[in-house]
Parts: sequence; structure tokens; C-alpha cells
Amino acid sequence: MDTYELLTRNAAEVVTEEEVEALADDPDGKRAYVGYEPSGVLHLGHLLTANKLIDLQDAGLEVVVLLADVHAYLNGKGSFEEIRDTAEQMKEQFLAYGLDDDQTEFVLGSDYQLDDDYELDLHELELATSLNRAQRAMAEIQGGETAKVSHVVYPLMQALDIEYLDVDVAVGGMDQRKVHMLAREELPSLGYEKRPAIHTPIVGDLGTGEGKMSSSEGITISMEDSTEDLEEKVNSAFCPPTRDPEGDLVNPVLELFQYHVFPRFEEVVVERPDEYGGNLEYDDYEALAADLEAGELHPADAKGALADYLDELIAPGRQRLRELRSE
Ligand code: IYR
Repeated sequence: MDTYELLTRNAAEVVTEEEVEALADDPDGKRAYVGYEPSGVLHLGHLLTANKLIDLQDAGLEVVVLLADVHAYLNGKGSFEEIRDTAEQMKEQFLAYGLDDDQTEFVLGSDYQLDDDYELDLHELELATSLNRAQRAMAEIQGGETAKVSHVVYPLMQALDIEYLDVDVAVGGMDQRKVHMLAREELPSLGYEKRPAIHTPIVGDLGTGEGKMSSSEGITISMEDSTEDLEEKVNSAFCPPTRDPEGDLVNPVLELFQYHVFPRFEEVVVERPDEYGGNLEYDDYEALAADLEAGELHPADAKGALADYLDELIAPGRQRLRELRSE
């Protein structure tokens, strides 16, 4: 796979293709980052962007993971102390999941976001940005409650992070795109360069295929799930083998194969007893999706394999969480 393909595979959007092509031409020493509001337990939404970070590391980029404690505080996620405690757990889970210890820098937002120069730049951005613009940038990140002043400061800080962490590309889910667009527009007015962004898709709820998997309703999969939990959740997932009236394959089981399993495993084996045709082996997602659609692969067999692979992916993080909790 060439470097551009590795940087952009499974992305929902690349801003802009030319800028990311330039990165792909000369990836050495370049830095990419994702920021996360610390939370005690990772879920598949976190792991989707982590998969992109692993792609970027494989392409030779350095990766910065921002544990955005101040952002979580501004977004009403608890006391500052509680948030700081979960940041360390989050780091440990990412390392267990497969981010390379030597190639990943973990930074706490509060390590630099409370400094004078950052604060003054933030105020300059506050002066330059309309309330309306900041609120729109924040709409998909903020939980539904009434917007507070903190919710309009948040996206401006996120824009500044790109400069202060000295990164060459920002990575995030599609829910972060308006913040990255605001950053591209506003950073130059402070004399800073605009940087490209790579956005990953938002995978739908397992039960319906709609909405965000990380949302509080619906079925989510997390680092805490036992093997049995995973089997149960995957088994109850929506998995229509055919297209909807619009011609789209709305199928969360396939999405999980595409975004979580194939990027991390060279080959996927669906085990079947000989009397049902024996094992099926796939090198890529398209072949598996085609077999499901054609009826060659039964949804129940696909689900069984999916639960096994997800279990393998989260097992090290689940183990690490147990150790941390018993300390
Ligand atoms: N807005 C993110 C968290 C976040 C991301 C980045 I990139 C930052 O620089 C700061 C915060 C979220 O929704 O989790």
C-alpha cells in the first residue's frame, strides 16, 4: 500500500487531498495528533481514530495523543481531579491496544493550555470569532444541554492546540470537522499556518446502524466488555444482508469489519463446520461484504467471527484495566 493510501484509507474526508499528498511524499519527522477528552474506559469510537494513528505510525509519522483534560472540564465531564485520574487510565488502554510506546507522545492539555502565551492567543481568537461560529463548531461535540460560555471557548482552544502541539496534521472523527475548519480559517490571522486534517467516519449504533456508536443510548462496545458481552452485543446487531431502498448497505456488522478488523489483521477467517462449507478466508473487506450480500456468508457466521476478532482486539486493554483497578 503506498503512503498516501495508508494515510487516507477508511477516512471519510481528507482536507485537503493536496496537502495530505505533500505529507505522504515526505512523512519523516512529521507529527500527527488526535485529542480525546479523558474517559475511564475506551469504546470503539476511540479505537477507530486510534487505528488511523497506527496507520500514520506505520507510515513513519510521529503521533501525539492529547489527553484533553481542560477540554473535558469545559464540557462538563466532572471535577478536574476526576478527569486527571481517568487520563492516566486512558493512556494505558491506548498502549495496550497497540499504539507504539516509543512512537507516541502523550500530552496533558493542562501541561500547556494554562500558560500565558496560550491564554493570550486564546483571547485573540475569542475576539476574532463570532459566537455563532464557535457554537456551530461545537454542536456535534457538546452533549445536548444548554450551551455554556465554556462550550464556545472549547473549539477555539482545540484550534490553538494544533499550533501549540506543533503538529503537521490533525486527525479526528467527522464530529470534529467544523473545529478543524475553524482552525484552518482562523490560525492564519494569528500568524500561524493552517494544517491539513484527516477525518474518520462515525460508525453507527450496533442495533440500528444509525447515529453515533459512542452515544449514551444504544449498544456500544467498550474495553470493559467480557467475551460473553461481546458475543451478545454482536449477535443482537442489525445485519441486513441486502441494501436499503436507497441502495446503501447500512450494516454495522460490516462497518466493524471494515474499520476495526481488517485494518488490524492481514487475513480474516470465518470458521464454519465442514458440513456448512468449511472456513472462509478474506484478505480484504470488499470480498467479505460481497459474500454477505450474495448470501455466501451467513450473517450468523459473520457475527461469530466479528465477536472473536473484537475480543482479540480489546483483550489486552481489558486486562490492563483490571490490573489498574486492582492496584
Ligand atoms: N473535541 C474532542 C477532544 C479534543 C480533540 C482535540 I484534536 C483537541 O485539540 C482538544 C480536544 C472530543 O470531542 O473528544
